[in-house]
Amino acid sequence: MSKRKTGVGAAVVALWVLVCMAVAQGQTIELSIALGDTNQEDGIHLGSQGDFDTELVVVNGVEARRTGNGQVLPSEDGNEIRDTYMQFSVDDALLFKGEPTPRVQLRVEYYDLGTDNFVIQYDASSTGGAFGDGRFTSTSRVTKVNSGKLKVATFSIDDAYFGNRDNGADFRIDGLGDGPETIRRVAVLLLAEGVDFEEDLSLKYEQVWGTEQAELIVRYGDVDNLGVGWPEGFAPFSGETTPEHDIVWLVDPDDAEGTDRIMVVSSYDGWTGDATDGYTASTSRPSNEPCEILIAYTAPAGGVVSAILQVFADDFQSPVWRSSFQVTINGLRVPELEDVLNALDQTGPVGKLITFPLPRRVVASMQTGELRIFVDDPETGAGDGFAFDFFRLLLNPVEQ
Ligand SMILES: [Ca+2]
Ligand SMILES: [Ca+2]
Ligand SMILES: [Ca+2]
Repeated sequence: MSKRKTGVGAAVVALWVLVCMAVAQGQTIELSIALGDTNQEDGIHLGSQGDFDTELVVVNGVEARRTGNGQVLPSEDGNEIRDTYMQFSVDDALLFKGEPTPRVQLRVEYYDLGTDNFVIQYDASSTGGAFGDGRFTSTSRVTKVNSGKLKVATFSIDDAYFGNRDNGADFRIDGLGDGPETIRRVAVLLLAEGVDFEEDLSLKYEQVWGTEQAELIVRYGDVDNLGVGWPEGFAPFSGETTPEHDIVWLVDPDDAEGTDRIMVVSSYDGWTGDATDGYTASTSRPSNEPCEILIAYTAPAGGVVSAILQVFADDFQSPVWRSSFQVTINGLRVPELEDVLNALDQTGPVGKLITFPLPRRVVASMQTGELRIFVDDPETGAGDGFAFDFFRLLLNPVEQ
């Protein structure tokens, strides 16, 4: 490292040493660029010329930048080359030729507009890529579903070289010519050896490729205990039951639809005079109608071979209110999961994580990139409300 840095400024060397030390100590360092009229660069630079000029767009009042999709975009240097890419360079004083670490996560915040695709191509140390020497190594393809939401695709890679070999840059977003990409922010996380690839649990929609747990993890909803927050020391993925929490929380329209809000079974008509749970008493139609959860993802190239569904379920109370929940996934009844939910007594209210390996017949329905989940009790009329904090789907999980 010192050899490479011979002749550069003292400040740059000092920064390099600091980054190396931090990563060696197991710290994760996040570099980022927020895109807009003026990009906010923190260790990552957006290029513009040739086939990678981009244009400013405003989505829901938020600035972002969009790829050219094969059109000639206005450029600073006046070039008239058709634009397809969005090209980024990481500061050489922070990551260069796989040092201080080849383990990075590329996190792309994109607007889910259109039903087309994109990939990232990056400068890798492997022998893959378009030229067999690691340059322009492609990630998995991301397919959009035109939800209009801000989503995050995270790629976990362990062969980052980032030696400026991709047209002088380190990575680029390729819009693939089938529709433009609208990008809000890009981050590169530098991870030390031995530190697991991670999710950002505050994000409402995240797909993470290549973690130690699964080929692809799709999370729908933020991990925040319905917005009320976790008690100190509570581990949301432990499967333990939470302490009791307050019933009332504010519905945030930005939350993934069907999470962090109360739903009351559709068969409850409100006029039976029967006693109900607190969730039913504190909400009203139509805002507490059960709603379908639609988890969209990009099916792995080799197909979905197996899958685990995690559901953070809250205030299910069949033993108390004689409710009988039915679960439909991709149009199929799933009595195995119904049995699990109907055995819960989450009076409190309290919640816990359910981990459910999806049956073979459900997995067979998942190659299309959609998981539609509907939970309801359409029959008993019980006054039983319930809620979900988040769903998490592990596609092709790694055998533990
Ligand atoms: Ca595209
Ligand atoms: Ca309940
Ligand atoms: Ca949540």
